[in-house]
Amino acid sequence: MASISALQAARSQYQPKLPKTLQGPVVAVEGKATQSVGNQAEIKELFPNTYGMPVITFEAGAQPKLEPFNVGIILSGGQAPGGHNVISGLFDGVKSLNPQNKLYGFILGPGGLVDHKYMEITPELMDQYRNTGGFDIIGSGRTKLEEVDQFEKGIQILRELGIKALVIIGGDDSNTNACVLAEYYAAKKYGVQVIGCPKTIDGDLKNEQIETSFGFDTACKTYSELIGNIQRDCNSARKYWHFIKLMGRSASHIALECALQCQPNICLVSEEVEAKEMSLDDVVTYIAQAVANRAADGNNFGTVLIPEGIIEFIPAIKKLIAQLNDILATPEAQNLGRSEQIDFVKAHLTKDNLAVFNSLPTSVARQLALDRDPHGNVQVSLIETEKLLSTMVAAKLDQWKKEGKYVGKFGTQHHFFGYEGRCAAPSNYDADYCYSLGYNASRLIANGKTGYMSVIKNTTKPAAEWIAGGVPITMMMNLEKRNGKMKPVIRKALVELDGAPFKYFASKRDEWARQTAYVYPGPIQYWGPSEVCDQTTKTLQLEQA
Ligand code: FBP
Repeated sequence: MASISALQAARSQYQPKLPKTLQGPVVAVEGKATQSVGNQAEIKELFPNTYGMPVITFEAGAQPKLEPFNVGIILSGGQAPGGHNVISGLFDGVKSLNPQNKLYGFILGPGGLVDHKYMEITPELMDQYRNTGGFDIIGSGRTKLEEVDQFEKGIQILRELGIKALVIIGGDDSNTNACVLAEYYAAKKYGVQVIGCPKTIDGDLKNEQIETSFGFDTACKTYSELIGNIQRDCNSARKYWHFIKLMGRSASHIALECALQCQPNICLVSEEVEAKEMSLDDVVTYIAQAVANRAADGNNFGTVLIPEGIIEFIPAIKKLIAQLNDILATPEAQNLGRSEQIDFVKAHLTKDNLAVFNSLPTSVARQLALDRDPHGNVQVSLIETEKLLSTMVAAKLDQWKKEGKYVGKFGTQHHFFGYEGRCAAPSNYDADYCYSLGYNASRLIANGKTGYMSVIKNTTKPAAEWIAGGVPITMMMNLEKRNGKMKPVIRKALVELDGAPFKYFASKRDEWARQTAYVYPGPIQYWGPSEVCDQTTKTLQLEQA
């Protein structure tokens, strides 16, 4: 075994908690038939074999004896704390049904299934990764599973390994893939079940059935520790404004949760920027005004939290991105080299969009025009919004200084927190939640389910009271434009402006902007009083209150 830290050694002994129902044999209780959240007729037509299935809740019951079977697992998309615990929960769940059952991991994401790269997860291997962060046990990747050829290559290896069910751990895009694969294998009667697990630090895979995606809890606590440390430094030296960009792709859940934990001077919320139709200049003016107000009190320091996706929510830029996506999806654009593509898109943009494009700094414009992930998303983590905004705020303050409207100093520091939190050792919440999700997936498999996502609910209560079950993935789907075409996708959950977390933040932010009301959350604790170790995110507490 590779050398490990004392903390990891002690942590490996932690036995994650399971809901009481999953501690013994279960029976699946079916609710009513379901519908997709949008475009019902189209989704039904696209998923005739997996549409309309009922929500499932597990209750104590008798487990029928099953023949030995094997299971495959895939980690898909961005890393999130707790992935190894989903695997250990699944491993223990599958072995508890029959010790001869085997678990195979596909290497480096969905691509491993297509390319037949896999490894058996043995008990010895599993024990090295219990309660650890990261996805390194088998690695992750972003290959999009959407072609029949990929599904057929997949079934070859699944058959070769005697795999009865495949579990895909992923976010909205990866679970969309899971659903498409489940439907294909069901239509072909291949006898392989596909189950999804809700992962992503972004927190945007949630709805009435899914309380939170795993990893959000640990990632936000990790970023909040760092933001708290910066705020202490900031309040000690009193000479810098810290511009802190936070991961989260489109949604602002991470920035909002960190604001609730740390009480910074400013936190931008992309969804509000869009709803209020704010321009880039409006956003800059809002920050500059808060800087000027604090300067008037003699406080030339502060913290600004910026969700990484904000640029996409400024209405004029959103319109520009939508047109860029359409242009880039055309066969002519796809056959061009990168520098030719820029000229091509510029030649095809409308006058208004071209004006917005030309008004952006060249590096930002290039990133908007070129960088897309395999699912067609703009790679917002590559855009240095924190620098863009601080530079524009500095220019505005200079102008106000000349006009005699501002007297102060504006020194800046920049940070981007994303990768720092995605592989952190899971909090107790994520360790328990993920283990339960994985264990629960084994029960969905044992009950013959396919096209379902593993769900654990009631998670603000003690783990024994958590409710385990499954939700049909088609229930969360609607049609959206991706890479220029309408596609079935799981609807992303953005921050709701009439939801409790945002409303609480909005009721406090003016006070936090003017005063120095910082909270310093400190590091995640694994042992100690429950109010220190087992708290869920503020977002979940407010939502479930
Ligand atoms: P998932 O949606 O796959 O969970 O990934 C989330 C995320 O961490 C985003 O917050 C971020 O924008 C993106 O991944 C970064 O992607 P990459 O790891 O490919 O740089």
